[in-house]
Amino acid sequence: MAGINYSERIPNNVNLSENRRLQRALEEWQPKFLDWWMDMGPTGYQEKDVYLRTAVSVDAQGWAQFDYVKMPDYRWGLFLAEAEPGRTIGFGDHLGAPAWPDVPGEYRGVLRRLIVTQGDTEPASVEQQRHLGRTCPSLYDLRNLFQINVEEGRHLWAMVYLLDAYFGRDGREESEALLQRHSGDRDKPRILRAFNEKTPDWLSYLMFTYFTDRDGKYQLASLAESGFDPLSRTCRFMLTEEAHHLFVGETGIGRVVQRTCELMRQGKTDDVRRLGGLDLATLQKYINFHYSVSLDLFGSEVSTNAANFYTMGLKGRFEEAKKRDDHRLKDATYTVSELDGDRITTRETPALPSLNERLRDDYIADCQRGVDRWNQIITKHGIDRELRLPHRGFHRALGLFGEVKVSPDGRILSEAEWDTKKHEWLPTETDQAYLESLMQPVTERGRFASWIAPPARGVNGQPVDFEYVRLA
Ligand code: BYC
Repeated sequence: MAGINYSERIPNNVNLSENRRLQRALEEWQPKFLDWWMDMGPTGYQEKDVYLRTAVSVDAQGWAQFDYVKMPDYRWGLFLAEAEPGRTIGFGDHLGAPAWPDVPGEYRGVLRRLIVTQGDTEPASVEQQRHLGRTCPSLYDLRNLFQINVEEGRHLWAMVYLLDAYFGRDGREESEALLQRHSGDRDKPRILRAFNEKTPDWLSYLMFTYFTDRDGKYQLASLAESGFDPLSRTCRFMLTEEAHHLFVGETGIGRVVQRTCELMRQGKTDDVRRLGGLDLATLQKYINFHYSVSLDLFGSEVSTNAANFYTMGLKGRFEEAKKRDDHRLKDATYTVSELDGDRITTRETPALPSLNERLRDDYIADCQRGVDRWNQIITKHGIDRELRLPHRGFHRALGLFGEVKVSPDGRILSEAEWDTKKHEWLPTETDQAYLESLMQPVTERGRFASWIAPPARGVNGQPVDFEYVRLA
């Protein structure tokens, strides 16, 4: 079961050929996916050979193989982590019951919605990133972008498999709709707000892969706890792919910080724009933007949806099995933020409806770890400056903080104060124009744009100046 069957039209480890109906449904969807990929996927490089990683088996040892592939020939397929014999549901009302191999009838609608919401983000991110190839800072970065794009495409396949295999006609309709909504489309936008924002430049992309992909990690990890076993297994395998996306974000921003510090020292100035770099103040603004937009992806602080997902056994907590409590949480409480006039305080609330906030807390702690590592780079250069995550209430559109304006240091502001200050905290048109001016493609082997340092090592043991994308 660990090995993947690549001899079939749709590579899989789910014995697809034994389920003719499903095979037909997916084979009908496949050309539509490819049309979408050609129309909405990476522009300009579809005919080029890219040094890509493809999954060849889902077990821990060597599931990946690297080779030159043209992106439309990438073998998108259906890969589930191996089944855990005797797996039981780890939380909620069904705690201890055998995990469901099929969808429980009474949860059908809720589960479908969760899967559709997850699935919708995957093609959305490919659409958001489609023009970046034209302005790549190096072949190494270009290759990583395409790796992420094909894997997000595969994550879409993962959700479409669940919809088609377990939700009948409704599921097939949802699979079609996943290709019809588009990021930023006025009539048919993507479901979650962050996936309708633009990713117009490489700094935004690196921030997106650090902050927004990290929401993916936390949501997928919660869904990997699901009592619906096929969802759990597919999310477990998706998480192994996700790790690379987070690596690209963290090391990418680390390399920008590195380069900024080098330029600050060389020029003995904070104003590294004169030297073709990205000043720390601009980096801070992009952190503020992408972090705050990603915080919204966790939903409201208090949510009956979240309580229901948990009680029903559909979506657990991050690392549910490691938590030492009753895994039902009916009598437990959790601390969430509260507004008290013009002050932000906290209060104890029932734990079940606070699950979004708890997941957001796990996420915030994880975000902070990377920021600490970037700050170490700054310190190593002897520079007395620090990057920070803004307050969780800053620039939020949803939940408690959607109703107020909050400064990065957590003070509630009047609209007027916000309007005069927001340009100091969020990217302005001038910042965007400067970034755009930096976005000149660098495609010579081993060369890097002026604003980003080379990586510490190449991909899969290859040198940094390897021909990661063959442009000739
Ligand atoms: N934008 O009770 P509430 C990834 C809606 S990223 C717009 O507060 P709930 C990836 C909500 O649907 C991971 N609408 O929230 C990353 C609800 O609508 P209804 C994606 C929003 O339901 C990078 C209403 O507001 N996966 O994989 O507890 C690249 C009240 O909602 C938003 C998932 O999200 C928003 N931000 O939780 C590629 C996992 N937030 O019911 C990929 C699946 C909420 O009033 N989804 N709403 O019509 C979920 O678990 C939940 O749907 C959410 C929301 C956590 C998103």
